[in-house]
Amino acid sequence: MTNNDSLNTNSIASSEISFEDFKNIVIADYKLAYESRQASLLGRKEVLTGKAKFGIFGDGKEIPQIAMAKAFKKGDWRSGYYRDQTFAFATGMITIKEFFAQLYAHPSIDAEPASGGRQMNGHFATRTLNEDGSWKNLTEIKNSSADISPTGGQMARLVGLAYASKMFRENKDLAFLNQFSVNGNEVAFGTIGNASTSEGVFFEAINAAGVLQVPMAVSVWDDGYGISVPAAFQTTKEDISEILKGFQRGELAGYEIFKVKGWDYAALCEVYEKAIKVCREQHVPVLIHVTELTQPQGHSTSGSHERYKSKERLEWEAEYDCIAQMRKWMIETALSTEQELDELEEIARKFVKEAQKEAWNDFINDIAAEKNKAIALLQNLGNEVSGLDVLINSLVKSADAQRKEIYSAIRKALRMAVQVSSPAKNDLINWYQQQENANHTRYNAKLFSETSESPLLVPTIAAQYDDASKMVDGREVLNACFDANFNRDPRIVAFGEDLGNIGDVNQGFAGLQEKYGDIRISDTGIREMTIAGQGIGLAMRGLKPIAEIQYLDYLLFAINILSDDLATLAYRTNGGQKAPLIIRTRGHRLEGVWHSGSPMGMVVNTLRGMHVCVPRNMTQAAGMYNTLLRGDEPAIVVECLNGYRLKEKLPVNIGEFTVPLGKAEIIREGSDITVVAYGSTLRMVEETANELAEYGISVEIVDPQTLLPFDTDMICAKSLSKTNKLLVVDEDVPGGASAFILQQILEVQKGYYSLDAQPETLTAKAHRPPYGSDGDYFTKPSHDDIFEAVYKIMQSSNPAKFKDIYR
Ligand SMILES: Cc1ncc(C[n+]2csc(CCOP(=O)(O)OP(=O)(O)O)c2C)c(N)n1
Ligand SMILES: [Mg+2]
Repeated sequence: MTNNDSLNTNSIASSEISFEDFKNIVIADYKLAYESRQASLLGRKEVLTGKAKFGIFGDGKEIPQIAMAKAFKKGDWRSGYYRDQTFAFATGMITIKEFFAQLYAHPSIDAEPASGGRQMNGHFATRTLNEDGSWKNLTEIKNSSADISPTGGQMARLVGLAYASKMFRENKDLAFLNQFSVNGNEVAFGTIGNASTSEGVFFEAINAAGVLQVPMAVSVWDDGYGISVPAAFQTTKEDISEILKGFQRGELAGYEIFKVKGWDYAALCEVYEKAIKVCREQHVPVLIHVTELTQPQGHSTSGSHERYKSKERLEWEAEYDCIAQMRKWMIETALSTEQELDELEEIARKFVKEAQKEAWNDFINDIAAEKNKAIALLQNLGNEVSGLDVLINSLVKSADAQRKEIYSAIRKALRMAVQVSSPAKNDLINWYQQQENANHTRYNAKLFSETSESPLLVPTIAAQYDDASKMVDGREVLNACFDANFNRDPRIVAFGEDLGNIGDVNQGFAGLQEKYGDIRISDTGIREMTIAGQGIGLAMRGLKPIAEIQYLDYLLFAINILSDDLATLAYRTNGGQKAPLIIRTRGHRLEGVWHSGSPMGMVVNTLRGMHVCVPRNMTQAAGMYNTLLRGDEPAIVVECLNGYRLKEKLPVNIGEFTVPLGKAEIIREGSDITVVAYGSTLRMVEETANELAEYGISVEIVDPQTLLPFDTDMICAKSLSKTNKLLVVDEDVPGGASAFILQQILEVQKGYYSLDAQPETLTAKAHRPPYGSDGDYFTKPSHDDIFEAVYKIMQSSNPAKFKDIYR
């Protein structure tokens, strides 16, 4: 049997249970720990014999995880890392069979629910969504947010998962969200390796949760190493709880900090019970430093720890192996006997072996049907193509062939048959093309969650104006938009540096904290990674956060979290989880090296899996927020930093009109040349087009409005078919986002076919913009630059008419 029920651990509320019950719980815990160890040992063998590619296991960390699982309740959350298999088994988050299915990369959600074969083993996740993308009742589930491999990266999201409990407890208007929380009683459990506490994001998260006072329980699994590098090179005083002592609460709010030996089962159970009680009931963050852990098989299947651990250390590790210590303790305290445990271990070994075999057979049988079909089709073709038999035989002989071998053989056969035309060949091609869909679903689908709530499906509603519509500052347009949305949907929250009290540095949120309360609209510390993580965690728990990064240039401080965690979430869980977080920021053009950058190439390259909105003014921005806030996918909106004080007409349906994503707009019609630009540069391009008209050049201007998705109706290519000339203008570095735009227009939209002059880009310089008006002029595309760039393209096609300006 490999279902979850056989694995779960029970809590020991020692005063309420008999000795017999207590004994049975301890024995069951030991059995589970032992099974987990067997899974690690067998898992490593599976890699070393070539059945799996890579393995990383939780051996040496079993006992504290069993103790932690006892304190973990339905509705709680985990944000952890790759060592947590025993915890995952003990909470029923994964079965041992599923653990092996992940090791083999079985691309099936049924076989491997954490990621459908996408993530390396030890990367845990429970499914928070039903198949149709709707939320499950998360209060009935022991939840794990989806792991990522970058060490420490789980800490940012952990802050948000814990912060959600605070929101649910303090904001009574959220009571209707009873599938997400019961009065904010949920604890967010974090786990992290000792060495990974050296990461900046760890310290940022610890401080943030201390400030916020949220129910976050961080366990540090301390085995004294990070791969080969010992604690002396990782941590001041080699002791994370020692150096975090200043966070201990006293008269002032802070943390409860615990330190406990990782091989001491009884002490661990006691510490976890105590720590989690404080955390859950009082919403006080806790840190549990679990020391003296071991790593019996070394870090991963990629190396051997004998290379860097001393003989003495290895001997100590053998003796203080947490399972060995628990066994010893059980015998010494007469909870069990050698014989009883020997028998139990034998049963556990068989159970794990059985689960592994089942997982492998399921994995390989799924492929076998495809392999057999492929062989049959290839054999039909074999008569017509000489030399195919060698290819076929090698596939036949490959007992454990995976898809790469099968499809590579087919593609090679089709190359060899390039001169043949026959029904057998057609059959092979048809079947291969059919399989491409299935393989796309297996390996490439779900970059977005693609539910019925996708922002791409939000109906388009035009902005409306009446005679009374006023011209207001751009910031007031946004302010009215946020006001309307906060009024409409209590799930919406916003936070960031200076966003609460003063309503952000450009006053888009002015007055709204007073109106909606400081639990919904709040200031944060200066901590971009955990601002992003705060948003991710809230969004995973059913809220609709807008997390503000004060300036686009400071997005670099959050880009790791957004790229590794938020942008990959739907993909890495194969549609199992979603986090509809909106990142709000502003940039492109202001002053100086760090307030006028426009690193949009970085954004489009690192944030695939998010929608990237680049509104040209605040009305378009408001329409995009209206769309995104009605959708359920993550996005970033980059407002134009120099547009808050420009006058715009306030739509009467400010909270209702929507700007569709991926829909480019022609903002000026023309016939000679197409200029594609976005954000702040558009205004300059428009002005320049007026001057160009005086020279007889008719410019068509296209605003893609969103870079991801990019112009899904191919407006750019259609424009090119009219003008046959293309200039892309932006303020990123050369080859930044403008290269992406060119690739989209020339390759995806096949705009290449319409061109009769070389396509050009006009961008900022390769360095960052210097301070001052002259710095801006000589760095960013200016009115003059735009004029000359357009003129030059026109000149190349008609030099007689367009004389050289500089001659
Ligand atoms: C950001 C990042 N840097 C480096 C790595 C490579 N790496 C993977 S695990 C690891 C050591 C982690 O040690 P520790 O946090 O103590 O966890 P342990 O494996 O010892 O349980 C390193 C350096 C990574 N995955 N992510
Ligand atoms: Mg370690």
